[in-house]
Amino acid sequence: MEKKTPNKYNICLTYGTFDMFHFGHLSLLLRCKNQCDQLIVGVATDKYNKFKNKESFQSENQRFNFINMLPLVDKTIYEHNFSIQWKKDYKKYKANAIIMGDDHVGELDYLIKEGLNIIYLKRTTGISTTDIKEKLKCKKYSFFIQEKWIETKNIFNRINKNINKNDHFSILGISNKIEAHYELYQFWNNSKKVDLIFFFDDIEEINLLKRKINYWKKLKG
Ligand code: C2G
Repeated sequence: MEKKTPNKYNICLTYGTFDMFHFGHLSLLLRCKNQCDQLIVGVATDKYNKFKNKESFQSENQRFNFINMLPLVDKTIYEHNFSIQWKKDYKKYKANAIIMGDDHVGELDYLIKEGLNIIYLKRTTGISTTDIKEKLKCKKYSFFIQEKWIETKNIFNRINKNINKNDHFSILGISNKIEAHYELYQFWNNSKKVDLIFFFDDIEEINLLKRKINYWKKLKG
C-alpha cells in the first residue's frame, strides 16, 4: 500500500458502478484519496448501466448511499454517461484529475488529448463483483458483524482461523462508527478471506442484506 504522500491534487474525480462494494473498490478509493484533498465519486445510474449491458445487484440508490457514507468520499454524484459528463464535471468541479482503475486504460485517451489529466491506478486482483455474485452460490456463508473497533482484531483472527475460502462466502459488516479503512484493507490484503464488506449505520441494514442474499440464493438455486 503506497505511503501517504502529500496530496498532489486539490480535487479528483473517479467513477464506477460500485455494486456489492468490495476491497478492490475500497483500495481504489483509498488510493484516490491519497492523491487529493477532495474526492468526488460518480456512481453509475441503473439506466446508464443498462446502456452498458451491465446489471447490478444493488440499486443505484443503494450504491449511491453506500459510497456517500464512506468518510473518505467528500462528494457523491450520479454518473449518467461518461462521454459527455466527464468533461463537464471536470470543469464544473474544477477537478485536477480523473482517476480510474487500469482496466479503463485507453478508453479515456480522447480526454487526455483534450487536456484532461487522467490517472490510471493498478486494479486490485483476486476480487470482483462478478466473482462475488458467482460465489454467492456457495452453500456456506458467514456474517461477521462488528460495531466496535476494539474487538475487530479478534474477528480478523476468527475469520482467518475458521473460514475456508474456497467453499465459504464471508461477509464482514462494519459499523460506520469505526474509522479504520486502512487497517481493514491491510487485513484483507493479508488474508483475502473476506468476500464482501458492508459498512452500516444501523444494524437493520445488515438484516436487510441477509434477507436479500437469502432471497437471491433461492432465486439462483
Ligand atoms: N476496481 C479495482 N479493482 C477491482 C475492481 C474494481 O481497482 N478488483 C476499480 C475499477 O477499475 C474502477 C472502480 O474500481 O475504477 C469501480 O469499478 P466498477 O464498480 O467495476 O465500475 P466500472 O465498471 O469500472 O465503472 O463509466 C465508467 C464506469 O462508471 C466505470
